[in-house]
Amino acid sequence: MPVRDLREWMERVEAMGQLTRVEGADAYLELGGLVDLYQWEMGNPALLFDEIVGYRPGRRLLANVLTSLPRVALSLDLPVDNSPRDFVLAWRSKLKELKPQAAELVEHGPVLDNQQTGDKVDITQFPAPLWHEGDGGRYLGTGNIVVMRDPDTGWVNCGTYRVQVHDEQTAGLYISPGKHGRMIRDKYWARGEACPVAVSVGQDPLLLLLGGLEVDYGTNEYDVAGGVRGEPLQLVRAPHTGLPVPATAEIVLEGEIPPGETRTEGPFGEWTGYYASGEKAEPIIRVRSVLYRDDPIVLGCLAGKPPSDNTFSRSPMRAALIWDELERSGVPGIVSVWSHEAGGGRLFNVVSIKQMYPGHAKQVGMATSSCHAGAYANRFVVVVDDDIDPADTNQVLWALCTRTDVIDDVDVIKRAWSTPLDPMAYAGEGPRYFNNRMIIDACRPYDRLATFPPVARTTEAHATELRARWPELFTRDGKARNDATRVTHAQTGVR
Ligand SMILES: Cc1cc2nc3c(=O)[nH]c(=O)nc-3n(C[C@H](O)[C@H](O)[C@H](O)COP(=O)(O)O)c2cc1C
Ligand SMILES: [Mn+2]
Repeated sequence: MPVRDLREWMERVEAMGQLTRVEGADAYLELGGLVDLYQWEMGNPALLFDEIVGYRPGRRLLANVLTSLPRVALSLDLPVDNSPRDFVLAWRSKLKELKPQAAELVEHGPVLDNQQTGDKVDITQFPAPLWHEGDGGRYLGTGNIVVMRDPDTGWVNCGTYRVQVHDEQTAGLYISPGKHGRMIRDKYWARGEACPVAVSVGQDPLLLLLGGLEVDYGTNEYDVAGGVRGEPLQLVRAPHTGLPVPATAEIVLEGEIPPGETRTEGPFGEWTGYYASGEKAEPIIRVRSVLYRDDPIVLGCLAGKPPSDNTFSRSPMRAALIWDELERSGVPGIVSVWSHEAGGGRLFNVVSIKQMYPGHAKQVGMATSSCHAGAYANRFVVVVDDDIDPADTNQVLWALCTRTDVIDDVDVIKRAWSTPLDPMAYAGEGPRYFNNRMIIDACRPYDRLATFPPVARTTEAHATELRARWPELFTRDGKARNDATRVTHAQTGVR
């Protein structure tokens, strides 16, 4: 059964033993600091904060959400116990069959239970942490979706763009160039009109995953979410703007983005793990109406040094896109793909192949570095043989250390596609940003395959025999047990 809203997601995650409730944390640096510490390692539980200092009890905040593979799988309605490779394969098959399902507009929904309009609007009543010490303000919108309607076509877009709290009725909104929300906003402004906007700052994490993903221009993220769930989403019309918002959203802010008005926005920790783009004058939202459920929950998604909540889920999702593109380009022999979590799911991509001809590994490396899903802000592509699991850092580094000739197996590509958020990007004229990157062939040299030294390790076939004969020494997934104290088997025969 797919998850239908944030509360159901929390129940399911609690049943998996992956939810920790925290009471009494201060939204000024303490809450954000705790979330950051939990993000230092992936796989830690999600954190549900209540009794937050400075806010009314019951006004909650859920964070450290998509920092475990099982929780990302749950959110995408995939099996929760897959290995990274099986996760990527399952997501690829789901994408292949995925058909968007048009959302349903309904009359009622819990998000309409409470509303404030006009002078009563106060967005400071909802927990907005100062997440990191270097942040320029409090951010209410991090795990959010920003909903806008294209004035020409009626297309509704939902994108994840950060929302800062300026005062009771003013929020800051930062949208990078090229994002759908910015294109729509600019269309209203070109007509001299303010851009209507609705921001959900708490909703089903599936919408956060899709809001943060490059879904095609003109395609509505709600409909894609319906395709992932296998049933249409239920939406209600937000009364002030008429924009459709999830019927079970926790909190929705509605209003307009006026042309020509700005406030200082940022800095805010970014996905590369730095404050690279600094503070700037950015547009604002004049908030005219606030809708919320009883005891609403803000969904927090903290960016910062990767892997973080902002990027961890990108690793399997980007790996699936790159793998699809490599196959479509006609390159054979792709065994597995991983976009390393320390590279924010972009900077360090690894592909394992079954080498089939001289130059095959180099071809895969160049294709990975240039295909659309893999090109933006990439720094390293590493190609490994099929005995290496690309998602296992030790194995990848071992291949790099023992199969790479640092003169012959390394190529540098200059002036490639990047962003000012990349701290090692450099400005060309304009300024337009470029980066330099490296492709590393960490496969055994093709011309030495027959003579390359054999690996000093028990073979898979022998391992299978041993596990079968000594089951007391192994867990069900074949790992060494740490609780067996003495195991004896009678030997038959003499060797
Ligand atoms: C947690 C999170 C925060 C993000 N913050 C921003 C942001 O502040 N501004 C921005 O332009 N993109 C941000 N992004 C990236 C966009 O969400 C992403 O590029 C997405 O494709 C935008 O939607 P669109 O394709 O409909 O424009 C963020 C992504 C995530 C997951
Ligand atoms: Mn979009």
